Amino acid sequence: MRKKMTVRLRPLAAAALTLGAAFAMTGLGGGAAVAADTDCPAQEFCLWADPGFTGRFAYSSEPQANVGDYMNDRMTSYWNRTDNWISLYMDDNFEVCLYSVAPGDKVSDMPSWANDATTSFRPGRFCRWTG
Ligand SMILES: [Ca+2]
Repeated sequence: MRKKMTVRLRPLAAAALTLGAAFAMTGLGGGAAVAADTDCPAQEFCLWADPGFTGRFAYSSEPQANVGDYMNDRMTSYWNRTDNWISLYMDDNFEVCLYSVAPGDKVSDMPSWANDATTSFRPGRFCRWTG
């Protein structure tokens, strides 16, 4: 397999944090970067906690049954750099579809009804919100 460890986390500079939320540095990376769309590697689905591709950042092209406490219910912007649709789900283990993101789709501010709601995602499997 190309990747086993699928969600990579990047610590953020203190200046990038909002609301003064306490945040434990993970020890990965240099800790000085402020997340931006330029951080999104080719062939990955990238997610950010804040609008405009800022804030907490993670990416993966593999199924994520739970994005973890770091990103859970925080996703506000994303960029799908994979060649696949990516389906977003409100609950873990791909339960309760929000919607599917087309290949190449880049959204800086998710619609309010889907904002801060993503808990799991996976490639393909086109789905849509059914309320
Ligand atoms: Ca958010």
